[in-house]
Formats: sequence, structure tokens, C-alpha cells
Amino acid sequence: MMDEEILRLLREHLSDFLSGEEISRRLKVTRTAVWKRVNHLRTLGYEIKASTRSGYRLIRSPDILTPSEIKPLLTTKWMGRTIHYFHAIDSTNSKAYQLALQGAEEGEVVIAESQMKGRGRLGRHWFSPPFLNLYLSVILRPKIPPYLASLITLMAAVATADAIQKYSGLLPMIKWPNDILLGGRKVAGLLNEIHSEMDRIHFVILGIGVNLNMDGKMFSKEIRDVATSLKRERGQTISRKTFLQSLLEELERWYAIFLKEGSATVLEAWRERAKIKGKRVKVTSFGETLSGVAVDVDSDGALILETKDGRQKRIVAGDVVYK
Ligand code: BTX
Repeated sequence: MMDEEILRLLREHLSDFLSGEEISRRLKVTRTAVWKRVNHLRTLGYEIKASTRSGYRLIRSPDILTPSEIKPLLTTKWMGRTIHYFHAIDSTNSKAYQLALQGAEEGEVVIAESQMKGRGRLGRHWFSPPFLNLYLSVILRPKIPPYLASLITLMAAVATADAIQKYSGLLPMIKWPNDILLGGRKVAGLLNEIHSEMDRIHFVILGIGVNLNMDGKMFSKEIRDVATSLKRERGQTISRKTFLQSLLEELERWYAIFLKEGSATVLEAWRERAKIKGKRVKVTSFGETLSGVAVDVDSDGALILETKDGRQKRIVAGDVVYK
């Protein structure tokens, strides 16, 4: 809290120095305490000039995702207004799930600089090295029946793709159900987890991982050819703060569209991004592998596949490979 207060005061005086005495008076702490916290902020990457006569001046802030860096940028009404921030965590989804069980509200988010046990679907691992990418989990409490929950995944995929396009000008594609691709390689993944009764959702945890500043050689060998980052595609370092701001705005916008207009608008945008109709695909679902032509996604977000014998199969979960 004290770090945030010091940063707030320094940001109010960006063009001149603020004396240590003034800061200690405003925060009701000793000058030594201020000096200690300033040194701590420097270890986080803040460039703070100090002068014995004039005090302190903030020169540059690091690209970290602390609430004090993110909140001044946010233009959302409710999404991300409460941020639970961690340097390192097992998984932001697990943390958000716990918080939601304890009553955290819709729109609260968990952000971490790195994850030790970042999770993909079906127990898979999500590679989450520190200070390079985005690992975000959003708590939602939609008043919809549980069978519509997969539409939230499609909604989040559209929002993430829009944020990527708005930020970078690149054209992401969605691969059913939840991969975001740039140049055919995975730049972002979504893991949505739901807590519900038969006919009521208690909450959905929207987990989103976006590769922002990883270089090609940073990916492990197994995923180097199938994964990419925004920096790799765009050839420029990405401001994680600005990207996060844009992603939270798109999520708020698309969630509002989904709640107000139902699934039609979301599905239309999803289809536009996925261009799945007519593609020859191989789908693995619950241990079974099927080949065929993708016909469409239906109004609940399930994939409709036409197999060789001309029959249509409805697939609610699985992995798709384009042939
Ligand atoms: P998925 O099961 O579709 O994808 C996981 C697969 O993707 C892995 O098996 C691996 O092949 C590949 N992969 C692993 N790490 C990466 C990476 N960084 N970039 C590209 N490909 C990768 C996708 O699951 C869902 C991922 C959600 C991650 C977010 S991060 C915030 C939140 N917290 C959490 O624990 N998970 C979510």
C-alpha cells in the first residue's frame, strides 16, 4: 500500500522533485521509511532520481502489471477494477476459483507475472515464464444456464482476438474451441472453468494466456514450431500494460454484447474469425479421433463435423487439427 501511495504522489509531480519530507508528512511515516520503500521500488524497475536537497522524482516506470500501473490506464466500468496481483503463483485460474468461492465479485481479476503450474485444458501445462507475457483470470457470474457456458469461451476468444488486432494491426484467427493463432501458430489460449448447479452458474473463471514478448528461442523445443508471440509476429516489443488495458476493455464490451444480445452476435464474430466452415479437420474428443469436414459451430458453440459416411456429429469438447 505504501509503495502505491508513494508512486501516486510521485506521479502527481512528474515534472519536478517531491521532497522526502513532504512524502513522509503526507503518508505519516518517517523519511527513512520513505527512503527504504523508494529503494524497494527501484528493485522492481522504477527509475527514481534522488537528490539530497530536492527529494525524489519518478523518471520511468517498468512494464509490470501491478494495480498501481494498470488502474490509471483503465477505461472499463467494472472489468478489472479489483486486481489481485502476484509476482509468482501456481495458476491464476486456481487463485481466481478460490477467491470466487470466497465471494469475489464479477469483474475481479487475478494477474501474475509468472505461473509455476500454469494450466491448459485436460491437465496440460501452459508455459508461463516471468515478466514477458500475460496470465489473466477473470471472475464472471453470468445469469445463464450451465449448458450455455461454452459460449462464454467463444465470447472470450473473440474479445482476445479483437484486442490482439486492435493493439497490433495483425489478423488473428480462432481455432475451435479456444486457440488464438497468428500465422498459424498459437499466440493465446483460453481455459474456462465453471462452478455450477444443474440449472445455475455460480461463477465462470475466464483464464487467458497471451504470449507477448517471448522470442522464438525462449519457447521450449516441443512448442517452438507451434507457438508464437505478438513480439515475434510484429517485430516489436509489446507494452504489456497497454495490451492488458485493451484486453480488459474488449472483454467488458463483448461480455455486455453477449448478455444483452444473446449468442448470435458473438457467434457471427467467432465464425468470421474462425472460418471453419468446409475445413478438413481431425478432431480428438474424449479419446476418440474423427476425421471429416467442419460444417459449422451450432448455437451452443459445439462443433458440427461431417464424417466420411456423410453423418453429422456434434462435438462439445476436443482438439482440432487442420488437415
Ligand atoms: P490447451 O490445452 O489448448 O493448450 C496447451 C498446449 O499448448 C500445451 O500442451 C502445449 O502444447 C502448448 N503450449 C503450452 N504453453 C504454451 C504457450 N505459452 N504458448 C503456446 N502454446 C503453449 C490452452 O490450453 C489454455 C491455456 C490457458 C492459460 C491461461 S494463463 C492464465 C490462466 N491460468 C492458468 O493456469 N491457465 C490460464
